[in-house]
Amino acid sequence: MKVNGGEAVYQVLVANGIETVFGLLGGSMLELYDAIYRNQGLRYVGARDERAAAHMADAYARVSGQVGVVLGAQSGPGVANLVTGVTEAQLAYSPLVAIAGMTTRDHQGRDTFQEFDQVSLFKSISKQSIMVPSAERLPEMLTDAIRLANSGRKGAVVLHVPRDLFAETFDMTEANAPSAVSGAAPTRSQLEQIKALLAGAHAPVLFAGGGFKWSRGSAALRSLAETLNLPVIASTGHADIMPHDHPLYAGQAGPRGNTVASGLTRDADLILAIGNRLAFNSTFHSNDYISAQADIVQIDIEARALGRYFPVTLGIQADARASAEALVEACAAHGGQWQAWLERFHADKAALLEQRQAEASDASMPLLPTRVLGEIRETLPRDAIATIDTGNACLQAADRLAHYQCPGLVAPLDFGLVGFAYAAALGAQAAAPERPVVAIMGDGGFGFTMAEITTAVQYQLPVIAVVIDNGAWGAEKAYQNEFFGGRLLGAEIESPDYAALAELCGAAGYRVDKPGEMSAALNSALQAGKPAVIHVKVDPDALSALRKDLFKKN
Ligand SMILES: Cc1ncc(C[n+]2csc(CCOP(=O)(O)OP(=O)(O)O)c2C)c(N)n1
Ligand SMILES: [Mg+2]
Repeated sequence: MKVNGGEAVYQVLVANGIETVFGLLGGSMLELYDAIYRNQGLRYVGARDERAAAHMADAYARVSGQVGVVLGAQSGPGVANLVTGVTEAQLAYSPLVAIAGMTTRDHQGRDTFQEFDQVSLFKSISKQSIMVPSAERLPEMLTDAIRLANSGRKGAVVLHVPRDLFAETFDMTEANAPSAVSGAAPTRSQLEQIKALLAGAHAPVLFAGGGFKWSRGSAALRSLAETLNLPVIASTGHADIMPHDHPLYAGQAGPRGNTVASGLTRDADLILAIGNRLAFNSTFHSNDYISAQADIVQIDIEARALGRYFPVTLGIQADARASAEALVEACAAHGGQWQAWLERFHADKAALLEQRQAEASDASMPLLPTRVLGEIRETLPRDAIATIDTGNACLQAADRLAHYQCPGLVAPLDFGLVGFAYAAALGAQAAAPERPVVAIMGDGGFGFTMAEITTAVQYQLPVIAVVIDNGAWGAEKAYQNEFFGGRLLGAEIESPDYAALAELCGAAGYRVDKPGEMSAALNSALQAGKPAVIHVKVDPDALSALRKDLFKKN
């Protein structure tokens, strides 16, 4: 088959099951755009910034379970704008393939227009950053990029394509799609060892991580929890791993988690950490969160993660879902010997839920973020997807939302990125058109990508943006208040009327500043079925307490 490079890329994407690509038009890959236009087999979503397009592709991958593809179609500036999005995806282990335009091979190394060392730039922030040397190698190298992004510990791959390759014609054999490889499970003897540890345990927990999301293992996790009858804790940013109202679910542990879940991992005598690196965000690398006395069984897809931060009794390199399914097969019903432990858990959880309930009906003025979050929790339908940012409001959101369908939460995770949630929500919506998608972020966070309201309107992505406006870069303002005598510099920000801005762009706009208004606005936005922005004015002083030891002043 005689094709040009643009057509070849199109064929390989489609053969690999890619259905949507995100990007921003640039002159370096017009033949690819033309192939997408002519063939009509790929949906294209064009963003207002390549960074936003990359977040969209990343979130698309997290929700759909497919590889996300972003086109940085302009060599130089268009590609440089991908940096934040590629780093975010890489640190979230999200399978992202960025196809990056590059100057023509003949012109390289001559200070050509829009030329910079883009291959090197991405090397340290991706799984691989590599240039395609010839048109004939495009199919093979793109197939490999998709495979690499999506295998083992998933991540971001950047494929740099000199612009002349898209136009060059060559003979391509039919694009072949590698078949998916299912995950390995623990061996019989490993399962026996886990059973022996369970037999001696009186305070066991299941500490589940993102591995369950990537392996689509949420149902397997639930049946494992029910078979063993033990509490389930989620690692940070993965609160959607179990249905919020499951009686065995404790929520997120760690510095950003709740006291009940953190108490369980701190006091457990056996921790089954599955699909979980036990990494900084969930554990602070500290025995304040992970019992030093507990036996730890750690199961992870990546051998390097096993025992890396906490010594383990048993480390198993295996897939999360396959492991949970094998354990359900191998284990009989349990629970008798840790009855007291379960009773403590149920009592603590009931007290926590009561506290959350009280927050949700707190009528204080000015409006408190916790009240707003409570109304969101109680109003969102069970199939909703929430995306969040980093920051003070989202720190409080992390444990105050409710998720019932996995994946249902898309968070910045380890990169701690502000300015992620809104663009991510657009990608999530593209992946799940039938589910309501809500982006929850601060006034600062929304500012980074608010131009994407126009993308939401143009591509009919009915995302609901909830902007929690405390007039500040709140998380940092809290530090200046706490450690620098309230000498605020750069902490305060002024926002326009986002509801009016939304309406100007063709979206629906709502203003909320009193208790009860959030539910009403959210219900109305859910009915409207078009993009919406809810501008919520909250108490500027309601910043949640931060751990002092997260920040040490010298
Ligand atoms: C890209 C980026 N820039 C800066 C920061 C540092 N930072 C962390 S939280 C935060 C405040 C975010 O403000 P806002 O989105 O309004 O949320 P709030 O904390 O006020 O709830 C900032 C600036 C960051 N994490 N990421
Ligand atoms: Mg703010």
